[in-house]
Amino acid sequence: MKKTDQKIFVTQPVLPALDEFTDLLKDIWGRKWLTNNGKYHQDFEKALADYLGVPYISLFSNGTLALISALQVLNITGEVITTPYSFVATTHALWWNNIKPVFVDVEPEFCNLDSKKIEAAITPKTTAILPVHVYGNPCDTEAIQEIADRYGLKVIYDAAHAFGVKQNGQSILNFGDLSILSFHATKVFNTIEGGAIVCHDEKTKKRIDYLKNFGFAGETEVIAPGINAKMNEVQSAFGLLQLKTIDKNILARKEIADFYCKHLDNIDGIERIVVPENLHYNYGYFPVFIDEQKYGMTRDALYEKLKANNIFGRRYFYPLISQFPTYRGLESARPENLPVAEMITDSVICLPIYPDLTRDDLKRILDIILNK
Ligand code: T4K
Repeated sequence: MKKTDQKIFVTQPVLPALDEFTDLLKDIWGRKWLTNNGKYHQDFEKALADYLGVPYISLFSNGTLALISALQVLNITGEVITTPYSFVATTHALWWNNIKPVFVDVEPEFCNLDSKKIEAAITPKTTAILPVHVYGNPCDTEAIQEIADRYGLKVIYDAAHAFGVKQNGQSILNFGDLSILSFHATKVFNTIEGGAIVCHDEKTKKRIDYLKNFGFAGETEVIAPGINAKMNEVQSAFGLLQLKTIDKNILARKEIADFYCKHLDNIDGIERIVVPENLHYNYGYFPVFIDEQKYGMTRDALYEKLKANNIFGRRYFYPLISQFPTYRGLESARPENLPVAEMITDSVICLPIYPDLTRDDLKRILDIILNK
């Protein structure tokens, strides 16, 4: 196969050492304890809380169920203010809870919910704000908390992209009332499928644990209509092993990001997000924003050209969630209400970034971007 025939995707999952995983599988086979808060589940929760620097974490079978459950944990109803610039799961979680999403525009620097525009969208039915730390860059958490406190609203962060991100040395998962994580195969840290809710106190952690296990608070006691959203032992063991290499993998991602920055920063019409100095970032995504006039090619033309050369960048996030049939009829989904998000969604393309991406791969990608 020629080098150029090899497909390069936007991401490729990191896997633990197979022999180490096999050892843990043998142990699980011996124990015959496969799910429902087994040994590996407990060990993984402890190790994760420690690694992330959070007081309480509860594992889930995926990030979407974690989000859906987080809304149940806090009894959120009515209307929730959220961003149209995210993966559909963010808004779907509201829909599954019979909550009306109210879209508010994003800001252009980090593509996160624009805190200055939140207040105007609050109504008597608003009960919470659901912002997303898009690409792992923190939202304006201080301003959001201030608004939430003033209006008596809850804040749930969709932190699906924010694994390991620290601001001034503190985990950004500790902001708001709850934060949710995704450990999907495409994420910086994966357990094949998986997710978690981070909370601040033991009482809430207990409630989360009940809700993800049908609402059971004991053998015969059901405290709420819970769901089945538990992570199993095989995935928990997989996750424990993944923690061994996460720092090395984030470093490898950083080197790729540095390569892109070095070679793309002087190209007219290609903009990127500048990672703030006070951030320990995870380099989960490398979005660039194409200015058609200056670059001389549209974002979609570049996307297609990369594809024709077996390089599969992704337009995260295009289309906006507000443009999908389920949501586009909402008043807040009107394009004139979301000018910044509309502009970003038409210019973004996420370039491949993952630890095993080689220098040759990077040169192949760069060549296509440079030689218009
Ligand atoms: N909130 C936010 C902000 C999110 O971004 C997400 C998920 C969620 C909530 C929900 O969390 P989960 O319920 O998923 O835990 C992917 C992921 O499926 C999704 O998890 C992720 N966000 C989203 C941003 O990206 P797709 O449809 O782009 O995935 P897919 O299958 O096209 O994969 C992308 C590329 O990755 C493929 O072209 C090749 C590569 N790949 C993928 C898989 C699954 C591999 O090389 N190996 C693999 O096993 O949504």
